[in-house]
Amino acid sequence: MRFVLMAIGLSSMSSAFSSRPRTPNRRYLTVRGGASTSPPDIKVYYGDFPFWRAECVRVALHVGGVPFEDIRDWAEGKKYATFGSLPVMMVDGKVLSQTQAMATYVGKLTGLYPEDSWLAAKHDEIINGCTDVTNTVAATMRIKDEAEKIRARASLILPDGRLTLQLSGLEKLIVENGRNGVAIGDSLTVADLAIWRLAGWLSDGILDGLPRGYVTNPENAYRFPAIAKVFATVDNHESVVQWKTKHSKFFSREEQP
Ligand SMILES: N[C@@H](CCC(=O)N[C@@H](CS)C(=O)NCC(=O)O)C(=O)O
Repeated sequence: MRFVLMAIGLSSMSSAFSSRPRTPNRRYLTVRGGASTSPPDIKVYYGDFPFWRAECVRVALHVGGVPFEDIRDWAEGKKYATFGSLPVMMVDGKVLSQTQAMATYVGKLTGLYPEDSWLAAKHDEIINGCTDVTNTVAATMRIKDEAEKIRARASLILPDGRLTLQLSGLEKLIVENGRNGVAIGDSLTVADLAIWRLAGWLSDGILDGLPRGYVTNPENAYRFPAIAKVFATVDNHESVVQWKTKHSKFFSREEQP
């Protein structure tokens, strides 16, 4: 639960936007197989904070215009948590858990997912890379001594540190597979939304020991310019700006870089 409380990411408001998502697929997948022209009944369960795991699912549904119930009640969600962790979603009364499975599902539902099989695999690779980064940072949250925690994080961001290695993996995937400021292909996918919130969490200055603007500032010494570009693309996307306005208590801080 401590990790959950610390997982709150903050990001800012900005306006103009460059690339639009592809048209959402209006033939919705049903939980019994086949397709339907009406969207399934969707509930997303998580806490009341914009950590990337739930936020990429929520924002994908928002951007794709798929209605859903946004249930920000941790205890309620836990009742349905197949593996004991959140987020989970309910689709026509059936539970789906695991961030990557949910990201892929909502991506297909909204059209924010690559049609090409290779790029689809690369998309999923990014989601799982975000999980690796999360696990690395989460391990430092268990360190009780504050000075030791900061030392541990300082070592993670050294040129040969574990966080540097994992973020360089995300950077490489974006460089190899994305164009026009998105991570995969040339239009917005759920992977961009995941990177946006992961980057915001790492860069907002709320994690002691990680510098403000750590991965969102393309000019600083850490240099993750492709991640920073994806962050900017999503942060300026008109539907995302609308989402941030609706949830301004999380997105009102002065933004990095
Ligand atoms: N493998 C899961 C991990 C989810 C996870 O670790 N969620 C955290 C919150 S971000 C959690 O529920 N932590 C508390 C717990 O496991 O009891 C996924 O990919 O969704």
